[in-house]
Amino acid sequence: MFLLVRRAAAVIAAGVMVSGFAVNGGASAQTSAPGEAGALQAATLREAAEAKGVFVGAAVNNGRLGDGTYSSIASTQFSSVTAENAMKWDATEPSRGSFNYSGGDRLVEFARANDQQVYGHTLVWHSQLPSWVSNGGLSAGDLRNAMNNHITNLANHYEGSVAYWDVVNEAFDEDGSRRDNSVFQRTLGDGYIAEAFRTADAADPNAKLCINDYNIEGINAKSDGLYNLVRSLLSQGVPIDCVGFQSHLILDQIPSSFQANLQRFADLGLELIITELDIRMRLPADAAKLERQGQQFASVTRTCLAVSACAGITVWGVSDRDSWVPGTFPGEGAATLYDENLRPKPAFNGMLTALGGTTGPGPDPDPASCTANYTVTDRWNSGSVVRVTVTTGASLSGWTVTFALPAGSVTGSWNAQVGQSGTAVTATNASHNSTVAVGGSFSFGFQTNSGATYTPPTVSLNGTACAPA
Ligand code: 9MR
Repeated sequence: MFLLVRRAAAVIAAGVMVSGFAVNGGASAQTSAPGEAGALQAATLREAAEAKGVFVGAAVNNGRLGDGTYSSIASTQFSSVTAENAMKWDATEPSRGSFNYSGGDRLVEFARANDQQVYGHTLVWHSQLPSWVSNGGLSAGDLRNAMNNHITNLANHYEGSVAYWDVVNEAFDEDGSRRDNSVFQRTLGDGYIAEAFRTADAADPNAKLCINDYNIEGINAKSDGLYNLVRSLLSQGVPIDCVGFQSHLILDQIPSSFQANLQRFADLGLELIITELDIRMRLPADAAKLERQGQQFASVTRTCLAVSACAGITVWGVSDRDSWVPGTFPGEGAATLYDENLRPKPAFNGMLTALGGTTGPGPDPDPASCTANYTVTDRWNSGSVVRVTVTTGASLSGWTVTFALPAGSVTGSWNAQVGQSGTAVTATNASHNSTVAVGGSFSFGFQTNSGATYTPPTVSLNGTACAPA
């Protein structure tokens, strides 16, 4: 594959366009008859992906590998792992010339033990830099040396362990121009990108070398800027093999030109990877939103499968508990395949079935990890009393229950701390009822200043919609 890619670059350098080479089986693999490889009965994402000739990965947080459920999902469901943070510059070269590979090595060991590919992330990025690089104090010559030295050390250290590298990450602004808040762009100018790829190629000629970015999934000014850069790099013979489409997407806003955009990059002879997929929504999640999210994970998966040069999809975080989204976008989340209790969501099922897998033994894709009873126990002209009882399918140490209150405001509560923002109500456990065993229940109550009648709202436990009890 590697040789093919490099050859494609050479052909383009000679001014001849080539069409995308086959990485996955392309659209035909989706229509294979029962009994053919593409129709394999697979119960895990990685089995199903393998049958389609693609990889399926997760961003892994080393700090969570001690959790048995987390590490078992990470190892059994995924054929590729990306270090969510452990291979970034601030972690690997916190002070100049002294390298720390402990986090990345731990993940490489995990991957080796579980027969997984490692996707390297990331060598040159304006963010998560130690201050000796980011403070702008280095001269151009010095920064160039530092950049090349960093790339050479990491690519040498992980040679043979890492299949892909995000060599340059997030080099563009939204308007398609080069990112001007990057210390590399500001200090070194446009040429730093070609130089980074050449340095990485010299250090590890076998790793596939990618440029990775976000908001480039559809055809837009930013993806146009990247497309033009990649074409120009290829025409100069720069060793670039792949483009990473991060794909931090928003529910109901999947770009309609996603496939056409992937295809135009594929037509340059490059491999494509969906590198950081998540689909975020406004919280609380409810059954309808989770169902649509499942369909949209399936649609993104089918988009990759439809473009033969799309080599794989990595999901950014194993579960909603691990996801970066709530910390960055307050009020949004539930963006991954597994809920806060590490139970598979409709998103898991959507991705699995889009990959041609079927649910069998293995995780139960039933999204309902809880049931909830919401009862107005008393009502008068200008007030009501509500009791909420939740039964959980997972053990809890602390809980958050959310729902939209259809009428009035909360004026008092018991057995929970209850807060309200607009119609969104959030109840968190009291100290005496934080721990709940599998199959156990808890109740809390509150009073409102409205006597209006209404249909009980959907109640969510830790971000997962509960079935009505
Ligand atoms: O998920 C990562 C989070 O834990 C870090 O705090 C954050 C720091 O910027 O980076 C997150 O991962 C980012 C990835 O490295 C590059 N693309 C965007 C991702 C989400 O911010």
